[in-house]
Amino acid sequence: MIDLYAAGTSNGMRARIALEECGLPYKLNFIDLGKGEHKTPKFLAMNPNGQIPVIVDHEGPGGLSVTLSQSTAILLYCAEKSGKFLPKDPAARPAMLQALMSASTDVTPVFGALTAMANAKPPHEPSVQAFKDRLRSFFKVWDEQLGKRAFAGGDEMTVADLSLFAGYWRTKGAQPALVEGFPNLAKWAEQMAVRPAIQRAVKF
Ligand SMILES: N[C@@H](CCC(=O)N[C@@H](CS)C(=O)NCC(=O)O)C(=O)O
Repeated sequence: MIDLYAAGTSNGMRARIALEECGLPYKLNFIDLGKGEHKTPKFLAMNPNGQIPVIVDHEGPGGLSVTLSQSTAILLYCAEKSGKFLPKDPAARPAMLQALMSASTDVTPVFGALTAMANAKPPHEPSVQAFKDRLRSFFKVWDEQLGKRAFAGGDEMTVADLSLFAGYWRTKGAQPALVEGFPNLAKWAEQMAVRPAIQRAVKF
């Protein structure tokens, strides 16, 4: 059994999507960021950065307990543990890795920065606009790429799709205009969104 500590942010969703899609039994421990539950001594003992998501796998490699933060590390951990969503063909791995990193380290952090600037009091409008433009430019490239291939990193569904969906879904929920006008991206997202595991994962 795995304990997941998370909230419904894109990083939190990425970890939960990983657990659901990989079919790993887990318990969700909801962390209320508004109440500062990610800054308690108990939480900081799991992740000194005081950030969700965190998993504790009580049956990790060698039967030992593993505590892991970083949503993309959790995603890869789940993929390796389950043997799913990592291409077996070495020739398919570079494109998958590039797509995974773009989804995890371009889309989500820019969405996070945009949200922080928009929620600042007062909001910092030039930064908000700059991050909106940046995020749309990433989605534009994703749209072009998904016009040429079925999935984020190639012909098969991989961890890159799971990562991208988390960032896409959060952006669509909070800033729908930023994902409008991208038909290939929208078609890919529709296919992802109907998956039962994804539907369970995004409901916090
Ligand atoms: N690189 C980390 C980022 C984690 C992160 O930024 N978590 C946010 C929520 S999405 C958080 O806990 N924010 C609260 C804080 O930083 O105090 C990951 O991918 O998990």
